[in-house]
Amino acid sequence: MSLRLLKYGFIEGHSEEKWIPRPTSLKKKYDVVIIGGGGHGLACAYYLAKEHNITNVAVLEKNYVGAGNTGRNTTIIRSNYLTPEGVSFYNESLRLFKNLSEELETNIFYSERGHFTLAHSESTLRTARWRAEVNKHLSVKSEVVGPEEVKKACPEIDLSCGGNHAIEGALFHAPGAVARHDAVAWGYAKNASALGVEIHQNTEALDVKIESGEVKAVKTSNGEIETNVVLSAVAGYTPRLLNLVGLRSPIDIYPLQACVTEPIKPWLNTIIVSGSLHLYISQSARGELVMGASVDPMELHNNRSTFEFVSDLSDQILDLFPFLSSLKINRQWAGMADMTPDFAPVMGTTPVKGFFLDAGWGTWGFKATPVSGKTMANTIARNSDDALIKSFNLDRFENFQLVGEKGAAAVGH
Ligand code: FAD
Ligand code: PYC
Repeated sequence: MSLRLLKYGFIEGHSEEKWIPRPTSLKKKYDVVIIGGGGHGLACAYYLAKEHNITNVAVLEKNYVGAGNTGRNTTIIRSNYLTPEGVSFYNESLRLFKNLSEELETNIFYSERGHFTLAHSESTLRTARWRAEVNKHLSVKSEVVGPEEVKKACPEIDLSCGGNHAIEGALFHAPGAVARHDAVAWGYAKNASALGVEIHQNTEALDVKIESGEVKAVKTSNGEIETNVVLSAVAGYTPRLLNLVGLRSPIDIYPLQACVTEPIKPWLNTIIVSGSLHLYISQSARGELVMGASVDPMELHNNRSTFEFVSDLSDQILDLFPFLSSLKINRQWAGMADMTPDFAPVMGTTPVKGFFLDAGWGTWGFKATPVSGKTMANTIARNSDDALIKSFNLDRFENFQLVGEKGAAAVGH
């Protein structure tokens, strides 16, 4: 290393900007403790500080910011859901996403691509028409298009799908987009910190103390803290957190896997999803193909990734794009998806006073990061569910008022 370069290592005036300042120790007491330093927990911390002036907040992250599903997802953002509750909720998220780079002064590389959900049968086309009608009714741009429109947007596609399941049409959603996932988490973390929120990485919440049905304290790996308000935003770890406070939910954990190929010249300018083939594909700004499938068939609390996944996925991808046959897969990984039976999230107040829940994000929660942060902050500040999330409350499972989002959650399940 040259001496000239080394010099900068010792000059304090040139020290690297710390995006996320590291607080030295936990305080005795916080107004709000957020468990989980993924996009959702950090976004909630930011909106609590910015919009409600609640800044005595600690975010506890057992690992590092974005280590969970936030840093593992394939970044698809869309609002072409099936239920009116879902469409309104995710559409508000898209609205917030569009201005997020400016708001957080962080380039999140938001890139609108258009999103095709392929239909290989008449029954899939029927669901596509249904979704398009619900979307249009709520002013969300979605339409059913024929195979020729798919070919026009993506000339490389084999419409006959290797002679196996010919493409009969698609649901086209022009606002479908991608963005850089870690930048979203870092942007929220940086701005929440600047407003006074403390982000404690490498700090695990081990227990939540409840007395007479009310939150009193959180025991952490770095000591105990007093608080009367806790938000659990831990995605794949939700069943463990709920156990601590004596609550139950129908959330089960399934691995969701994804992979990227080596970078190649830009050719895919849109997002292609096929529920029937259990696959989706987009091309990143770096030229990698970002690809994934449905959740694994068995419950598992583990982030392991498998050979079966890449092998089955490649099989299906090559039916659509045979010219990719010699492309190398560079990386594969998995995240633990917190799946609900109705493919909608679980958000808001709970029967434990002061304990709030942001969970059930399964395979679909990255796109909800801004809206979940904002509505959970409103809910905590007012101790009452925000209007946009009322139908997502945990009590829907006791009242048999499920949301029914399965047809639009992501790839087929
Ligand atoms: P996370 O980012 O998982 O954050 C939770 C955090 O809590 C973790 O960092 C964890 O370390 C921490 N934690 C857990 N327990 C404790 C504890 N006791 N104490 C302290 N910290 C704790 N969604 C989309 O919308 N579009 C997509 O294209 C998409 N693709 C996906 C692809 C894959 C492979 C995966 C796995 C998911 C995908 N998703 C997608 C879903 C999306 O990633 C998640 O729903 C979303 O990131 C959830 O964010 P979160 O902040 O709630 O959770
Ligand atoms: O929610 O659109 C989505 C999605 C695609 C892949 C995983 N989730």
